[in-house]
Amino acid sequence: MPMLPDRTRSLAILGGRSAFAQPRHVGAPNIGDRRRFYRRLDEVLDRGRLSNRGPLVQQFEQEVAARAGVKHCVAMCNGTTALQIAASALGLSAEVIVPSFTFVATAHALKWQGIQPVFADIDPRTHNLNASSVESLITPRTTGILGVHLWGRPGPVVDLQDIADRHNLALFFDAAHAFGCKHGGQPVGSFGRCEIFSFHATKFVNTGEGGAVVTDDDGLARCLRLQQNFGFTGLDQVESLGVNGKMSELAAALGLTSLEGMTAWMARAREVHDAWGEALAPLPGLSLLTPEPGDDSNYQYLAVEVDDGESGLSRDLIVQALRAENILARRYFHPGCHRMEPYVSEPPPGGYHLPATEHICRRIMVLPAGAAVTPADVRRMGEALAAILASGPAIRNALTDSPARKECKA
Ligand code: T4K
Repeated sequence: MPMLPDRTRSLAILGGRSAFAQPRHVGAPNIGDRRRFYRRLDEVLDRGRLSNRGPLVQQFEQEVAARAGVKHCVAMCNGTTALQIAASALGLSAEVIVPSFTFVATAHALKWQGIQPVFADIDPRTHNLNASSVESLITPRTTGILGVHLWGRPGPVVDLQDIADRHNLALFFDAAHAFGCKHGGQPVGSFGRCEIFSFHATKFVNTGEGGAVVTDDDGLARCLRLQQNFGFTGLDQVESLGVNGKMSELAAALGLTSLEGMTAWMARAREVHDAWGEALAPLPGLSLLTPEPGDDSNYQYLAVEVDDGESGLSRDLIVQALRAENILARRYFHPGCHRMEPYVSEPPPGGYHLPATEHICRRIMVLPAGAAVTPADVRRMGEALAAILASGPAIRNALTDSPARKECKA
């Protein structure tokens, strides 16, 4: 057992002072150069063109498409709407196979379209879809597969494409976490029929609220554009059912400014990731997820698995103790979509069988990273974490079964 610093008596969860006066979050927006942002805002206001695919949205679309290595980008008002419109434009119906271990928007977007999400299990090593589990769930009602590149780690794109081809299914990806990531040198955005990005405030590149669908398919791109703009093809000509999924010029102004800093954000997030690697290395039972060899990550999320047999404290108690220190760790994406409404109330015949998802949901912990922290913060957070682990028995005694623990909202 490595030597751990003795901060036991000063831990906030045991009545001491928090390690940080201000909270450290799992993310913070990458804004970029404010003067350039304000200049863009002035341009937008002077032009008086605030929406309906103005010049900044068009420029944002071109830049996102170029980075994703595809011909088309359709900018959207958020990632969830982008998923919904993609599912509709792909003509999906009945059942689509998705992971349960993802942000609930992945499943909700399908359900909102009247499509039943069928939850497949993940590979516990990668946290991404397990291709065999996907194939075992295909029925005559299956119309598509929606993979997720969780934590920006590209999913099993080759195996899923092979399954989709053999069963004549549409494959598309929720790449909300994976803008700027690559698999074997190929940018995320260029896999499957289309891929969806989120540019929410918490994402690596952000437009406040925003998203996009990227694709190389000309017909699909046309359909996406129609459906995100009420189905209009002319001033008063409507060719299909549609909704309002458009991005505003103000959002694009923020997005273009955020994009300009992308290389710097990635380098900074990598530094923070490496600092966490050093801080976690001596700690028992905590393992950091790192990119697969040959893949490039944006290092946006810092995902750690807790083995409580080795750490001596459960994941939930560690998270609670960290939060008391103002280190606002999260349990993303506990407890899994299949344990949330409405899915928990409508299990398939025989119930859900997702052992790897359940296992990872019990162990996962996401720590402050990216723009929210500095490498120096990480070192202090590492010390706090070490002290928490060294105080396992005291924390367990103080908290097990206490009302505070039951209320732990990570
Ligand atoms: N698919 C996947 C796999 C996704 O992860 C998401 C979204 C989507 C689809 C849907 O995309 P969008 O429709 O959202 O574009 C957050 C985000 O709201 C959500 O976008 C994201 N995934 C999810 C993983 O995280 P919350 O409820 O955890 O966010 P919140 O408000 O607790 O923010 C997290 C931390 O970020 C805060 O502790 C502080 C910081 N923060 C947050 C906001 C909103 C800021 O510093 N500034 C801010 O403006 O869902």
